[in-house]
This record gives sequence, C-alpha cells and structure tokens, in this order.
Amino acid sequence: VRRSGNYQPCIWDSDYVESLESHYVGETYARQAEKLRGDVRILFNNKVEPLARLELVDVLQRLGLAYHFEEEIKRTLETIYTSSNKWSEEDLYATSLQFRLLRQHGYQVPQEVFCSCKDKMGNFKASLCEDTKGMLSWYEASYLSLQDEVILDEARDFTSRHLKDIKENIDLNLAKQVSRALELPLHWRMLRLEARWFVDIYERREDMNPILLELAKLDFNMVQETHRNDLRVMSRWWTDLGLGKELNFARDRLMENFLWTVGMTFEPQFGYCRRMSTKINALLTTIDDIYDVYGTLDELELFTDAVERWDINTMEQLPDYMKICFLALYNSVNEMAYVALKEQGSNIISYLKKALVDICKAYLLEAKWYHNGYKPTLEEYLNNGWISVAIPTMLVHAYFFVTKPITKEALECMESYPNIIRSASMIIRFYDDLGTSTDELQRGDVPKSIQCYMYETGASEQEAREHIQVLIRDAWKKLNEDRVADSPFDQTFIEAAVNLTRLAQCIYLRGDGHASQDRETKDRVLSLLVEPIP
Ligand code: F3P
Ligand code: MN
Ligand code: MN
Ligand code: MN
Ligand code: MN
Repeated sequence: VRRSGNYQPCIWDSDYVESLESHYVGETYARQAEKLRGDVRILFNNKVEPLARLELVDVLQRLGLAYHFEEEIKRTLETIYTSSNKWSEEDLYATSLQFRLLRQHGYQVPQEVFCSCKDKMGNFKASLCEDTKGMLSWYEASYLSLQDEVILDEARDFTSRHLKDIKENIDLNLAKQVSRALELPLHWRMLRLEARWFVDIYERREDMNPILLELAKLDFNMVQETHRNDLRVMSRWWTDLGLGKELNFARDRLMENFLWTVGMTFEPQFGYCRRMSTKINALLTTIDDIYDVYGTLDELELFTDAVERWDINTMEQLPDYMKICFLALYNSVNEMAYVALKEQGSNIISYLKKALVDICKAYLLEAKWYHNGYKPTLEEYLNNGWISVAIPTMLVHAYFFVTKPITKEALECMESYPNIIRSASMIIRFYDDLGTSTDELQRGDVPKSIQCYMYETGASEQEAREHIQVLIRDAWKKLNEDRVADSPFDQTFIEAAVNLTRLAQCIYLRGDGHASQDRETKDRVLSLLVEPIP
C-alpha cells in the first residue's frame, strides 16, 4: 500500500508569485547606489584608527554590503595584519573583533592572543565580565575556532555563561544583540536574514552613519529585486513542469527550494546559479519523497538504475509517475550541461550524473534499511547520510554555475568530494535530523542520527540531541579549517558551501522549515523575497 508524506499543500499561489511587482529597478536607483558606494569608499580613507577601520568592516559585513567593498576590506585587513604585532591587551572588544575578522578572512591568528585574559592561576579574569560589549565580541570570535583550540573553547563557555547572566540595565540595543547572539552566533547565521535584522538594529544606534544606513536599505531592496526576478522565472518553470501537482504525495515547495539558493549565493550576478540550483533542489526534494515515502523497493531499484545509465530508453521500465520525474531530471540536467559546453567548452555531464547517481544510491540504501527494519550504527548512518542530505549533489552542480573557467584540477578534486563539501554536508545532516526526524519517524523512515545514537548507546532522546549538538560544534571547527585550506576552488564556491550550512541551521532551527508552511517559514520568505525595507 502506497504512503503519502501528508505534507501541507503549498501556501503560495503561483499567480501571486509571478505577479510580484518590481520597484527598485532603473537608472535612478542604480545611480543613487553608485554615489553612496563612492561615499563609503571615502569613509575607508578617512578612518585612520585601526579599531575604527575594523568597525567599518564589521558593520559593512553585517549590513550585507561587504561584497561591494572586497578590495577595500582586503587592503584594510592586510594593513592591520602586517602592522600589528601589538594586540591591544587592554581592550577585549578590539582584540576580539580583530581576531574574528582576520580569521574570517583567512589570516592565521593564534588563539594565544587571548592569553592575557587569564590571571596567574590560569582562570579568566572576573573583571572581564563587566565589559558586556567586550564579552559579546569575544563570544562571537570564539566561533572561529579550529580543532583542538582549548582557549577558545573555554572562552566560548565563559562568555556564554556570563552573557546569560547579564541583568543590569545595559543599553537596549546591546541587550538585543546579546540575546540574539546567544541564540545563534553571527558566524552561523544566514547572511541575508542577518542583514535584514541588522539594518533595524543599526538604524537605532547612536553612532549610526546615515550614508551606510541608506546604502544598506537601498542595496538590500535592489538585491531583493534581482531575487524576485529569479523567483518569478522559476515559479513559472515549476508550474509549467507540473511535478508538484502531478505527484501529490511529494512536497510542492518552490519558494523554499528557491530560498536555499539565496542562502547559498545572494549576490546579484549569480542569478544563473540561483535559477539552476532551484531546479536541482525542487527535483531532489521530489525524488527524496519518492524514495522516502512513495516508491516500492523494486521501483526504487529501477529508478536508481535509470539514473545510472542516463539513457532515455531505460525510461520504459519505470512506472508512469517515475517516468515524468526522470524525464524532468534528465532534460533539466542535460540542459545545464549544454550551457556549460556551449559557453565554456567543458563537457560536464559525467560529473553531474555522478553526483546524481551518488545521491540516488544513498537514498536507495536508506530505503533498503527502512524496508528491512535495519538499524544502522551512527557511523554507518553518517557514512551514507552526508550524501543523502543532498548537499554534495547541490554543491557539485553549483560549482559549475558559479565558476569560470572550470579547471581540470577542481574537476579532479570534485570527483571524490573535497573536504569543504564533506564538512558542510555532515553539519547539514545533523541540522536536518534535529529538525525533521520527529516527523520523519512518525511518517515511517530510517532511524536518523539521533535515533541511531539512542539505539547504540541507550541514551535518551534529549541526551542524543545534546550529543548531536556537540558533534555540530566539532564539525564547524573542521569546516573553519577547510574553508581556509589550500584548494583549487575560488572563494565564491567555498563561501557557498559555508553559506548553505548557515542557511540549513536557520531552516531547521525550530523544526522542519523546509516542509512546513507555518508562520515562521512564511515570514522568512516574506521578509527576504517579498517585502522591501521601508
Ligand atoms: C535532504 C533533503 C531534504 C531537504 C534538502 C533540501 C533541498 C534538496 C533543497 C529534502 F533531500 O530534506 P529531508 O529532511 O526530506 O531529507 P532526508 O535526507 O532526511 O530524507
Ligand atoms: Mn504536491
Ligand atoms: Mn526525506
Ligand atoms: Mn531521504
Ligand atoms: Mn530529514
């Protein structure tokens, strides 16, 4: 007997999505933005104090404007890095800010810069706690830790413990930042959502610079406009494709699938990447439901075989509902390969196909486990789970959408999935399981990481969830190392992997934000894609 995911219907009407209007287009806005960017460049020259320059970089990043000032930011940090062997030991706030920004941009800065925070007994000085701004800055810095950095682990514990305790009447804006940071550190947050939030905070700050504020609002709205354009096109594509309606056991989630791509690369020039990645996401979400929910084991073997052979003749063996899905995948992916061949002269079809075969095999293995009632160990589950979470497949495709030229070195590296992809995927598997496994088990599914750990160790669900949180923290340290390690990939691709991790954290923070259509999921779409900043 066939199952259904019993997912809520899609709440977004495609006519509504396609009729969303454009406001922030045309010469006037473009010229205004250009002028403001020029004004900000002057700010870079005016600020001489290292701390003031670091703060400018920080604010630009938080406002979502850093991508316009990459050169200026690079030069600023380079100067600070080379000229400062002196870390201002007196100022926890400045030291932490400098540490965080330098590490974020790939500079090697030792954790030992925080040694001066300890007393002779090796404990952090109690007096530090009085400096809330410094503690917050230090807390955020501690999330850039690498593996085996004990001082930073201690700093994270120390700062989070004391930030939770702050009750004195501190500045309201600062209090808001503290509670938000305690929920999730800046380093883990989805960029666009953070920018949207920070614009409101920044507006109320005493030291607010009106030029930065105006540019931040205008730029956010102009970027949102390009996203809306991509979204309209993809909504039309999805509606015409008709899979969401045809396969009514599956999630019909164009908006959410699109949101993943905005989380991955938001900059206006990557529209092609967003559009093609939306196709991949929508197809994978549907195929995932075929394997997890609807298909029989025999059918799933046939589908996996069809993808492996990548031959339309094998379509004949598939049941009708799979035929339409297979052909949609086959046509979409071949078209992506066609564009790469035409524009870059690279034949990438075997790479795309391999990524698809890998995920179908991972899906199939989970389906076998489920149908046989098999309970894998956590390790066994994760060896497969980092692929079945779809991130490797998404990122291999995304590589081709953002990279010019495609290099032989990167291709070779891609075949066996580089560490940056592995680390990001593993973290996202954990986030996904924390957010979705309750519903999944109710629906009938393999044990996810939480349950595997429970069976293996006899832990309670609560303990298992805490254990997964520890694994996430460790995996982030690995990801921090991978993102600055030597690799044949450019920064856009590397940051895409990190950004996907941030997005997943946000999607799954309070449940299954990919499938559910609740208030929070809806608000996220509205504030990022629909409503401009007033
Ligand atoms: C991992 C999945 C999905 C969400 C991934 C997001 C995409 C493809 C945009 C579908 F493929 O979530 P789900 O929770 O059902 O994955 P799982 O691997 O747990 O079945
Ligand atoms: Mn549907
Ligand atoms: Mn699933
Ligand atoms: Mn699945
Ligand atoms: Mn899941």
